Amino acid sequence: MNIPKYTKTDFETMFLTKKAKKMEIKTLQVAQQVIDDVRQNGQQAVEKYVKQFDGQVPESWIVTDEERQQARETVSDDLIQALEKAAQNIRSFHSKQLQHSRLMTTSEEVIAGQLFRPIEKVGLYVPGGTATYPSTVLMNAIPAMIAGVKEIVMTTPAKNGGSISPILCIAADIAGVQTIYKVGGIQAIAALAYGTEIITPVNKIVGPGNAYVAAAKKLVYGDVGIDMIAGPSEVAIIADETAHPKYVAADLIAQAEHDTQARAILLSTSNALIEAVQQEIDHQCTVLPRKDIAAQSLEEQGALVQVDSIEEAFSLVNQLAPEHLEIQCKEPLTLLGKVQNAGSVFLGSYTPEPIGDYFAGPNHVLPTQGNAKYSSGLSVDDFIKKTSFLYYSQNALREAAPYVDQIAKEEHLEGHARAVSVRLQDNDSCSKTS
Ligand code: HSO
Ligand code: ZN
Repeated sequence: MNIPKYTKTDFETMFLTKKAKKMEIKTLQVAQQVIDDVRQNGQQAVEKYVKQFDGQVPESWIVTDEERQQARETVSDDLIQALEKAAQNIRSFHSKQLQHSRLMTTSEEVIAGQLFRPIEKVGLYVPGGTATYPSTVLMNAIPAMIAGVKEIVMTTPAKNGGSISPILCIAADIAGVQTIYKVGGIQAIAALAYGTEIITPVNKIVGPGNAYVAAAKKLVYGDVGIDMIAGPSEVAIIADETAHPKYVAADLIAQAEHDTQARAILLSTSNALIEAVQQEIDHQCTVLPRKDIAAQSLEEQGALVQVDSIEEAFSLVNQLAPEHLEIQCKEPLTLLGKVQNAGSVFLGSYTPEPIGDYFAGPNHVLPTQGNAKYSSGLSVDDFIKKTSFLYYSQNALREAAPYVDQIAKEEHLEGHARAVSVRLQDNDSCSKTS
């Protein structure tokens, strides 16, 4: 397999020059049409598109309790246990993120603070097809549960009106999803955003999806919140001469097998390591079920970069802002401080990225395509709103008045100035205490 080798300068021009992240106009147009139709015609339109894209319409739009019960019988206890254990770790990590309403009071005369409130209703989109990941259900729904979201619903396509994947039902149960709808695609996003006779509208939509789902999320944003528009998965690995070629190769492949657009990049100070990793990749790929996908991804999107120093590797990585960053170097923990931009960091030879995908606790919904420069992975915060509050006594208002007056007049907003001065003019108001 021929994974491209880049010099620092080539890497900079190939990977670090800004490209506009455009969505295809055609995809956006299709999404807009479906959204408008669902908005106008509700469930009838949903039904039309489900027939068109997924084949038959399901007997019931909502997965029944019986179906959810039956799912338990078709999945092995070991797999259920694994998901439960993962859920425990995810819960434990995320519960430490929960913050509470707080006061920032400076005196009794001025009381200020923030009221923390969960979003009331959240909708989780789960794609059908090969990217049906129970781990993604856990990663999206558990932070919402911990935030205190009252209603978490999920929607996913059911091929030919049949049942949805049992493992998704189980993950939904473990994570606390109340209702599962059998709808996928643009119509699902539209229904979650605007509601139909069957589907109640939500305040925020989270979860991954194909280009149409991403376009639909972009178009409904503003009427509802969304988590992010995620691109293909990425990993950058910084490795020195102490790294194990076998492990580095395995991690690059793990990323590349996601899809042909996934990006796996190795930056190393050691040319010997790069050579050995290349050989290892060939070797490991021979027995990989998704070797064609991994090979295409590595050949078209992958990169092996020799750097002069670890400092140089960090400088490139911080410009790239990858979704995942692995540091497979001597004393990896001492290097953590050098990270400026990355979705999630994996330290040392025994922390492969998939431990984070499935099990450890941190979220696997992470910013891609350089978005880690300004945003973070999914967390409890994504399901919390903060409302500020304020109380002023008349005395405090009197002290603040001259300043407010100056600024209001500068802005030519006399009414603003008067809203303050009117409270300080007559003695009448002094007799009232609140
Ligand atoms: N690596 C993906 C998440 C995932 N991997 C789900 C396997 N299943 C994005 O962080
Ligand atoms: Zn993954």
